[in-house]
Amino acid sequence: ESGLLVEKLEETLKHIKKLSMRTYLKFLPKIELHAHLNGSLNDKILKELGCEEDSIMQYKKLTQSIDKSDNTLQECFDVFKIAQNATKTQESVYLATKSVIEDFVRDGVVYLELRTTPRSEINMSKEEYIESVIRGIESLSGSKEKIFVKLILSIDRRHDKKTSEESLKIILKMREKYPNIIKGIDFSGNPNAGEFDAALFEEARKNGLKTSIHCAEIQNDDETKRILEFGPDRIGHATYLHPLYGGSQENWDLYCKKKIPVECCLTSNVVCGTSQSFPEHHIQEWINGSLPFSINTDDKGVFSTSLSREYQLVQRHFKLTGSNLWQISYDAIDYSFASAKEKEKMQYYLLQWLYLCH
Ligand code: 6MZ
Repeated sequence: ESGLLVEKLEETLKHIKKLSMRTYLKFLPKIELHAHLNGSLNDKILKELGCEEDSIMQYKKLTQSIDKSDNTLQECFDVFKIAQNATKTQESVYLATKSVIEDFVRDGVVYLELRTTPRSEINMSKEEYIESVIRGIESLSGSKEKIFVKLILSIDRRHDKKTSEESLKIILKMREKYPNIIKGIDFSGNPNAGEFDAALFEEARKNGLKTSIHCAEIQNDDETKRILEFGPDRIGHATYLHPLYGGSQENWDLYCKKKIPVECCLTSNVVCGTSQSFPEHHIQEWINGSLPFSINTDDKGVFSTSLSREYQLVQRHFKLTGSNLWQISYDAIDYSFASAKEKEKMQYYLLQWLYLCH
């Protein structure tokens, strides 16, 4: 099997060597750790799921405005409803999941952690929602496919304590059934709503789930402190964590002690107006300080992006080399929620790729 892999790589790399950075980054095997299912749908699948042209335009409207700082976070969160309205049946959830995975494969992603908020609809329970996502994952992920896919289930910030506890129960039950796919739990949704409940995530952790928590997407030092004290496996965004970006020195000191990997999502932050511009993005503090981070899309459909484009943005704005970007992808394997054996397989694959590329 590895012989075949090497042959395939050799063939591809003969061509890549002569091509641009853009092509190199497209072919570079990449690791996506932060992608929300209903923010990642492309036009074609939205149409297939019955979305009208108007709604599709609405779904993508944030990237159309010239001055991104006019976008408000509330507007960003309103657009997710468009995709969620199109995924109200088990079949549509299954098709949406498949389509998103196929997009990532085409973009050179070899490992994907997809996240989504279990939702009940008239003809679908939360369990059935999760089952449908898993059916989509199982149809395309595994050793014979070009990608490994894991699932992180989200707790929405807007939900009350009782709803969140119910969701956790369901998530834990489903995890028993699909231990190789359901790997973690996330805390997401409009950062202006709700607050982090450490006890809930402590319960999740006690039961073996990995934790990835959206943190400091807006300025909220109190909550950021509680999240850092809890110590998740990874944090999402961390936009307002560094003191130069408005975070408190106390939180930054705590962060530097814990060095939790940050899932950076550049286009998302710039389009939502939480980061001023690409050159001013806080990722540079992680690059310059050799702190752990990964590059991600967040919502590639809503933000009209791809993982290779996010890699290009980082390369261009922070003057990194192709090898630097390879290293970023390689390091992300370690921050993933894959098993030790799966991590080793991916590391081997990336090393082979590098070896053949030079
Ligand atoms: C926080 C976000 C987000 O779960 O229906 N979501 N939460 N910050 C972000 N930055 C822009 N982007 C997406 O996918 C859509 C849901 O993911 C969360 C929101 O809760 C959104 O409703 P799912 O698959």
